[in-house]
Amino acid sequence: MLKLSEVKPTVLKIGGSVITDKSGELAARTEVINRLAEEIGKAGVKNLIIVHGGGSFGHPTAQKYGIKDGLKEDSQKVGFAETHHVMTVLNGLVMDALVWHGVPAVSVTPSSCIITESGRMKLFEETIVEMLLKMGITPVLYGDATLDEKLGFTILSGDQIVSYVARKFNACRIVIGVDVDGLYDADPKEVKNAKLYTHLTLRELKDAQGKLGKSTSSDVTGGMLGKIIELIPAVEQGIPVTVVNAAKPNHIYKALIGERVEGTIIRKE
Ligand code: IP8
Repeated sequence: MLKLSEVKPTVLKIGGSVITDKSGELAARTEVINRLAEEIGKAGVKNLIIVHGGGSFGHPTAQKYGIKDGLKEDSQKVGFAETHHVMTVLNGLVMDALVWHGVPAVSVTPSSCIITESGRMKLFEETIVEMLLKMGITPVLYGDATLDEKLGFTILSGDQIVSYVARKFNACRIVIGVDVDGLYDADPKEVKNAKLYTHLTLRELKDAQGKLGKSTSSDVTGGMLGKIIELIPAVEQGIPVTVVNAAKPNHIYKALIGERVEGTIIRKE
């Protein structure tokens, strides 16, 4: 039987706003996806789990058909299928880049191994992820349209998956790649003098929650605020979170190899 590596996993989230252009629809940033795949390959992190977001693939489709609030009428069923499908298309682009950059990465489809209840992960068939990790293969998951015991279906954010798998597999850290330099005391895209937090404790994070922006674009899972709310239980479990700007070359690479890079570090205390 394979044994879980001594090294605790690192969970990397790549935001949809980084790998897609959220002002468009189905607008992938292929050059960014390629650069990030190269950085991930170069960093060579042992025991890595990757999760990516939906950006201009998942969110506009989910919003168009009201998928997050669940099944209310038959006409939404094709929207559920379409939302899942466009996520597989984006995931395909990510997988393509990772594999061609020599990363032993395998896609794990969330809607085929996760069931939610009122939007919260209830059942996760984790054997596949566990076996991949034991073999030194990187599982890649993503925000998806999933089946829900109460709602019929819903949208599961990549951030909820990140927090769940980090706790489940006792991760040593979470690295979150977004399209700004970290967490600010106001939305840096709207407020010119927004101040970047470099370090936050759990207490400070909870106090700062009210200041973090909800996403301005069609983000059905709550933007930066939604992201942070999801991460709190992982930080509570002692897993440090680093938020860096993945749109800037080498920031993800440096964060992955543990080099200091501009961004926000969140620790329990
Ligand atoms: O971008 C949402 O994932 P997120 C995925 O991580 C869909 O919030 C399908 C909208």
